Amino acid sequence: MKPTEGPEKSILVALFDPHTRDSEIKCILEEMELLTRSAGGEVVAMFPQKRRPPDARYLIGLGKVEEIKNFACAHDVNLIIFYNHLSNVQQRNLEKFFDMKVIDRTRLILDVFATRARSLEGKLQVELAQLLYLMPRLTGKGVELSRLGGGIGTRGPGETKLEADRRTINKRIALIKQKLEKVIRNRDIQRQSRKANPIPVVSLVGYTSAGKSTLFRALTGEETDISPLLFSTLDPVLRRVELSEIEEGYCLLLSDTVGFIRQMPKELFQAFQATLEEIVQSDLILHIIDVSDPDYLSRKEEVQAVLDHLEIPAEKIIHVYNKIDLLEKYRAPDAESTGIMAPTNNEPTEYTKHTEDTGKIFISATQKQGLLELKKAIFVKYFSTYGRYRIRIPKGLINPDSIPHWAIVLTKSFQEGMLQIEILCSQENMVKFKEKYGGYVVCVK
Ligand SMILES: Nc1nc2c(ncn2[C@@H]2O[C@H](COP(=O)(O)OP(=O)(O)OP(=O)(O)O)[C@@H](O)[C@H]2O)c(=O)[nH]1
Ligand SMILES: [Mg+2]
Repeated sequence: MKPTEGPEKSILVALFDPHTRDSEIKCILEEMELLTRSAGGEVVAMFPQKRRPPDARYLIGLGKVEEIKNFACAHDVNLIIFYNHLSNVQQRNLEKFFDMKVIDRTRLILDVFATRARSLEGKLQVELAQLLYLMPRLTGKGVELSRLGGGIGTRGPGETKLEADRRTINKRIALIKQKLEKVIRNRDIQRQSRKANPIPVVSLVGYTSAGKSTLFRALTGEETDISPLLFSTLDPVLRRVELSEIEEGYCLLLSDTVGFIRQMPKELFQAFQATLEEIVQSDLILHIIDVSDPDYLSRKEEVQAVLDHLEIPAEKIIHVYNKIDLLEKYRAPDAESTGIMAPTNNEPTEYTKHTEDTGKIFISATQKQGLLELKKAIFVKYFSTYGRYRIRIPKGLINPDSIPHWAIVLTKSFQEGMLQIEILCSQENMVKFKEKYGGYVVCVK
């Protein structure tokens, strides 16, 4: 195998149904190119083909295969990437015909993930996804292991693991699953103690590159990985955000996590249970949408489908339309139906009116525009039943350390045998407290 220097020179191949719209093909190819770049490759040519039915031997027609081979030979190409799923037979036939590595979109995505995984948990999840992907492909004589080396489609489970037989791989899968289950169990325990916590966990969810980490940085000040390449974030992070601009004392825990993509490989869903569980268990979801993307509506639907699949109730979701700073350059074709208009010289416009609706917020994470509205929306959605209370209760009746489990404690003092605290908590928790302990309670706000 040729040693690769610099980005791997790749050709993109995609087969479409003859009815597929050209605009859709364009979006898909652009995304494939970005995925390739995100995996460290470089696309030198694209060969889309409209055809039905797919060819049993090569997926695409023989004429096209020959055309690609000629081009590849003339341009020093060393990798062929297919948008479509390839059967084992097609994969083998194509590799033989081209005499070079052939990978499909799933493998490409797994490869990007492999380059991003840093935490032990992230690495385990990626390895599991890769093994789940490889298992059905190891039938019969299996994949040509000799083709493995440094480069796209070869990262992750090392050659030694791949050389091992199915039984060994199955054992490895079982072991990783066991380790990940332990992670999930530990998280559950942490979450149980957080559940009673009066501070909500708010998760940033959205299509890859929508701007989740940029918003995370804008709200928390944390240095996060931000990049125009896809899947920059893999490992979830959790940080505190103060809401004192809205009302003193209030705060939330913000979680940044991995993004989604259309037709997310099923192996990733299976492997990333621990990460997905974090999203499911959060109190609020901010669905970040890159409104400057011409394809944003279908991307929004893709993400919504994932949220539906995770059975996240609609009332937990706030739609956050990001990158409004780019709207002047690009006017959404459906501007009327969404009510999104380009902002002009900071005058209030159609889109700013929507910020009163807590279900739909417009922001620019890079320009830090609309962040206060976003915080207000979260506040209204989560803290509407909260109040500020002053409590005087005989000392010893209640353990002061147990209070932060159900209320945000602002001040605490002891005077003349009495515990005096000022707290923020929900009406429900206040009623529970009164019923259990009595005491002297004043609602301050
Ligand atoms: N113009 C503009 N660019 C933005 C804005 N927010 C994010 N970006 C850019 O969009 C790209 C992706 O941003 P990220 O914050 O990495 O996106 P992400 O959603 O975290 O992406 P993944 O972690 O890959 O899923 C970066 O190049 C950002 O600079 C915005 O409000 N306006
Ligand atoms: Mg990110």
